[in-house]
Amino acid sequence: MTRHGREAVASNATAAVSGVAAALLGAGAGELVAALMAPSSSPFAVIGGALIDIAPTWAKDTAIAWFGTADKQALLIGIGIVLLALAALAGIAEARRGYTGVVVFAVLGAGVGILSLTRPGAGLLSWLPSVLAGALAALTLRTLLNIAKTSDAVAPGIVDDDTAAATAPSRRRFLAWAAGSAAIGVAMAVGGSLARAGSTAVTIVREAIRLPRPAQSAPAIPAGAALDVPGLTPLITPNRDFYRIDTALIVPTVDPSQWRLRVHGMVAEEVELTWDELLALPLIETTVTLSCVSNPVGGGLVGNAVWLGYPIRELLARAQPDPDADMVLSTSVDGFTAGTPLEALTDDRDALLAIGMNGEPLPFAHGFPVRMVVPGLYGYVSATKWVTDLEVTRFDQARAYWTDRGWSARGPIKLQSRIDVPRSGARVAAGDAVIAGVAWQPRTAITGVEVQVDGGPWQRAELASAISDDTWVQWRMPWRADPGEHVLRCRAIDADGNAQTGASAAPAPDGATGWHEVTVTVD
Ligand SMILES: Nc1nc2c(c(=O)[nH]1)N[C@H]1C(S)=C(S)[C@@H](COP(=O)(O)O)O[C@H]1N2
Ligand SMILES: [Mo]
Repeated sequence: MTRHGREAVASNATAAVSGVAAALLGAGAGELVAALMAPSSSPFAVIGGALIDIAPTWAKDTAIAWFGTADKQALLIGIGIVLLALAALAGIAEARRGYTGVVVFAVLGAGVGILSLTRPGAGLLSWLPSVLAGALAALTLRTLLNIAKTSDAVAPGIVDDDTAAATAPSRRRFLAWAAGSAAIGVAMAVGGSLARAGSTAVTIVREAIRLPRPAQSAPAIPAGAALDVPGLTPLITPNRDFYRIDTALIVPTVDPSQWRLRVHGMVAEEVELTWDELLALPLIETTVTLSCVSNPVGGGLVGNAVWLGYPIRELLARAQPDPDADMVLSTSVDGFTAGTPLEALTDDRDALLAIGMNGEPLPFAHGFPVRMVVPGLYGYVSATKWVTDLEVTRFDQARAYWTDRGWSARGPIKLQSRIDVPRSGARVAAGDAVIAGVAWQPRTAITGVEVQVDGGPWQRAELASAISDDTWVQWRMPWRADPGEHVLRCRAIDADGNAQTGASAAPAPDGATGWHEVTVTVD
């Protein structure tokens, strides 16, 4: 392709800019329409959701290890970068051979449109935002390149003064059109996300909810359960600090008046429950420590809250599970599933269909209006948020979201402990110091915590009172800190007197093990 010819052809840079600007306009329009129509049809959410679902276990692990609970933002930024690169290439292809870029955008839009129909909760028109995005991007690309042709007709090297003067205004015109398309696209995307955040109907409903008084209140917090050590994790985790892990790129907003729970499968009696019916039942309050199986040793994917809800045991008693059943497959509005041992939902533990968290209706990100909370099990096998369906079944007949991706079918929480004070890498003043943290294995009493300094003997820490066997417990140990670098380790002791294992294991497939270790400098 000549750059010297009379043939008017856009340079690679101009073509790439055209592709990117066209993609921004198309994608922005797609996001805006999706926000107004059905948030789950957002082209970005469709691509991201599909990627999350097909991502292998190592990819999920790596994402959480690198980005923590910002893994979703990282994914969206990644998708954005790839799409923009693709758009630049589409622009260049279009300039070299007419309609190649148009086809790329059209195929992309149609492809994501088809994909959107396969996503959980898809509606008849879920394809519309993506197809619109692709079509608008294609049209914009043609338009921008047509404008560019006039401005790029004269390439560097053959510019004489006359043509340069004639070209400058048309180049400016091209840049104005490209920048304008990009800016409008970004504005539409921002507007869409604002509209979504402010799709306040359900937010207002949530704020107006007055939780019923529990028929049975949470166990009182014993005196001395909360140690007064600055920097120590609070005994009850405030909702805003509670870790969030799920596969939902867009937090579902379920209107309680539309919410239904169906209990079915291997049962004598199917049960259906509405929000109003649930609220009218005798609810109980219980304090439970929840942990994610992906929590690394020493990590923050663990929290302790007061939950208000109805015992799932009572609901299952109404449904009368078949004696051969051994699992309950719970499903959420966004298609996530968890497989919980039936026994954990029918024994005497407080497995809840929860509606309240620390005295508030569940926050949207934590499962509003209804989620499951099961003491003693990692979240991926038990803590389904936005839950709408309980199917009584068997482990040899049903598989849940994460078991299909290589994680263990059963996920009891392992014995763990963490040093919160001092933080790893901290500088500590020499003299009297304190080492403190938390230890947990819900369903099991923690009977001790031991601390090791610089590989020396294990020393008993002071253990605070526990709220219950289902909650974490705080601990502390006075420490005479000598100048220099020190390595501190901790391990918990369970009800049978067994010490937490020092053998390191990665989170996959059933939870990390090993001792938490921090290195500090005393001076
Ligand atoms: N609908 C839905 N529920 C879900 C998940 C999910 O991806 N989708 N993740 C589970 C996992 S892996 C964990 S650890 C807990 C986390 O609950 P939290 O975000 O309220 O802390 O939710 C569980 N419930
Ligand atoms: Mo999890």
